[in-house]
Amino acid sequence: MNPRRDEPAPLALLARRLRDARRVVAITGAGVSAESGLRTFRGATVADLPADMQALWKEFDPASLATPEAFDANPAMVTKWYDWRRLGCLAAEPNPGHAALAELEHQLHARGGTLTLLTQNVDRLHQRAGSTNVVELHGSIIDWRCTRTGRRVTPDAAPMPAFPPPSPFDPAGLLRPDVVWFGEALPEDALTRAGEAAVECDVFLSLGTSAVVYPAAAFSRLASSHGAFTGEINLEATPISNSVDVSIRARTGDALPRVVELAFGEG
Ligand code: BJW
Repeated sequence: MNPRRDEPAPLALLARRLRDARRVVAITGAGVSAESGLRTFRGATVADLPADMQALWKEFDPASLATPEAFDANPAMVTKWYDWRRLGCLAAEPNPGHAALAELEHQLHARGGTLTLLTQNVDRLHQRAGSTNVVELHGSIIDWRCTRTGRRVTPDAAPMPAFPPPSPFDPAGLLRPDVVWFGEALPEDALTRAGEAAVECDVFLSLGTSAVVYPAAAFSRLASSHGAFTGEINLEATPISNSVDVSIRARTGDALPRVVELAFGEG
């Protein structure tokens, strides 16, 4: 498809780079799921929360609950908060941004290329949209694990029966979400795959992430230092906006379908 006369040049530039690329890596953050109704971590408001969660959001910011220390201090409160979020993720639907990334993977694959999708999101919406090559950097809220044995379980789509939930695997254990909290190591396999993909790619995209949480925030510069063309789509400027080759201020649910259409659409 030819760019429209009024097509913003950065979108057309990004589309051209994607069309010419063989290996593409995208890293996604909470902004990509915002259009599915899931709140982001930074800059969130409390207006539409259920009454029993209002106090939690007023008293704590999400990042301060995402720590082992918070869980140790008050496992009932932290697991209740995570269970509420788990049910929200299960009820949410993938949006056009998720769908465009699944389509991008399909188009690249059909041409002998690859898309490696590094996600900081724990909601599994990429997989539900059809993406198959997804690296979960911060784990998943859909699965929970035993604090004593590490064994994983996928709880039903109903509220947990008790908070904190007892482990079904060990009478002395609790269940916690299988996510990565501040101060915890990212899964080794995910970190290795992400690093290798960033070093080897032709194009690296940062999508809907504030790019402040490490090590995830380092991959764009790593890719750039190995010769990749780098792009960003975000509603706001981020710490990497000035170092990427093209930075686009837009909703990912609007810009990604357009970029994929420009790159691979007929016409
Ligand atoms: C839209 C939009 C739309 C909205 N369209 N855009 C180096 C330097 C400094 C610090 C560190 C460092 N290395 C490590 C650290 C410490 C720490 C860290 O990074 N701290 C910084 C905050 C200062 N990192 C860690 O602790 C990590 N672990 C680690 O490094 O371990 C080392 C170790 C090794 C060996 C043994 C032990 C330890 C772990 C980080 C884990 C992060 N976990 C969380 C919670 C996950 C579980 C949960 O869901 O609750 O992950 S925190 C939270 O932030 C979550 C997110 O994945 C992550 C990133 O947030 P994200 O996705 O970018 O969202 P937001 O809300 O920040 O931004 C949304 C963006 O979207 C905004 O920019 C909007 O504008 C935009 N947007 N709508 C487009 N429609």
